[in-house]
Amino acid sequence: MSEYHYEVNFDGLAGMTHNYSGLSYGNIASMRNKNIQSNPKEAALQCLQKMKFMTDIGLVQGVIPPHERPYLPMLKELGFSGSDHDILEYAQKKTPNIFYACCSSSSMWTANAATFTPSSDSIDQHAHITPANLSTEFHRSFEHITTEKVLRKIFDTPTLFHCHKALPGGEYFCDEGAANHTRFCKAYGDVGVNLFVYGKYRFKASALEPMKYPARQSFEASEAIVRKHDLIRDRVIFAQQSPLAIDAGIFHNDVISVGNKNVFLYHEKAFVGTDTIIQEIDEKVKEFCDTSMIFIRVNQDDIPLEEVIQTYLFNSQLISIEDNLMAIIAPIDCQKNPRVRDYLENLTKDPSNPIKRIHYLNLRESMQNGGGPACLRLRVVLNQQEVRAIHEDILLSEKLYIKLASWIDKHYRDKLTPKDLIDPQLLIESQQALDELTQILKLGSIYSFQQ
Ligand code: SUG
Repeated sequence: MSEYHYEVNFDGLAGMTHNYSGLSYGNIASMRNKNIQSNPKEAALQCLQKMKFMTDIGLVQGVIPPHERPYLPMLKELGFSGSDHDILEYAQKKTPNIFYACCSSSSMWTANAATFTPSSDSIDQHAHITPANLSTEFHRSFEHITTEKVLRKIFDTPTLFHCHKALPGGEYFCDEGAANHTRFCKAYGDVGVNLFVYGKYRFKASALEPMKYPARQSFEASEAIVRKHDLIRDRVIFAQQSPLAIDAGIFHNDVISVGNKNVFLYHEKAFVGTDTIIQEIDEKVKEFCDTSMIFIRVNQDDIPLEEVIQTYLFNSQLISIEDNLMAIIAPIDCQKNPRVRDYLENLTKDPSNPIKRIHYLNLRESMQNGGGPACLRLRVVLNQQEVRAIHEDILLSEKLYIKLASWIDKHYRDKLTPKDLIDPQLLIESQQALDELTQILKLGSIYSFQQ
């Protein structure tokens, strides 16, 4: 019998500056909700409740701490100086775009933190992890600095885990992490076929590019990840995201398709040449994974792209709860839309697929910035030896859940508008809270103010 493998979800927690300053161009929710009031406490609690829900249904769940924001090291690097208060005030007044970018709590969406591939997929039989440089959107382009530190603390066994540095920043190797990566397999520990989805080529011009919104992932970045992770090339598929979908507001592939093991739920408009991509996945999974794919295709007539974006149907988590049983963890926005709710209910009644349960979660605070259930988690497939090797204090237990709930209650504000981000007291509160959090999670020093 093969050894047991886990799919561990590492979720991010919203930070104390969680706000709506409309930073993400091409992310409809982020643009639409610019300047509304946020509730950071509710945001963090919603993240934590989701993690608790996952452990309650029997999954292993990890917690990724928020990054320090406002991020003074970046403001200083960009030439602001003086006291912390002076820096915040001056930056907000003179360059509000830079200021707000340095305040975003976007590290909560850990599907963009990194790309992870398991040891069974690499020639060197190591698990590989590369922090995403997120270089398309300035407010996310420095997340990798803290992400790398956190990942090195969690996966601190070089004989098992290869923690890479982020790809070079700039416009050529734009990498958005696991949001554009899907792995198909029979069982988690078996060899997998890895699908990498990119928005456009950066080293050559092509007519197939979005016209309105940025294509965040470059082909060259996806290809570099495949090389660095030492993946067996025959078991890799590259697919281009449909430029029309990007221009409609589908800024990551995990907003238009989701896979788990041999099941793939996707929208017909997901890729350039969707049928060809599906055929390639089908053939490769048959050839290498000793199983057949179950494809669930959603047509434009079933659910139009506009409703895909409103409800975040494809940003659901598709999880295995028993060997042959899967569940969908969907945002409540899917339940509120009659067409999507009926679609999901019919799906669970269809005997040709293993999805038999739907759970709806309220993730309103994250959703209003364009982040659904799947955005909030980084999937990591580990064998038993690897699970034992990771930093265990970040794994959610009943005890840790209680500690985190009271930590959130103590430190987070329940109202915040972008103009409040200038408040020097918020910076002090955030630093105190994060310092306490690193003690709870026993992570040591990961923030600049702890050096
Ligand atoms: O990168 N929103 C995030 C949402 C990320 C969703 N992740 C996945 N699909 N995996 C983004 O657009 C909004 C931030 C703001 O406006 O402050 C933001 O960054």
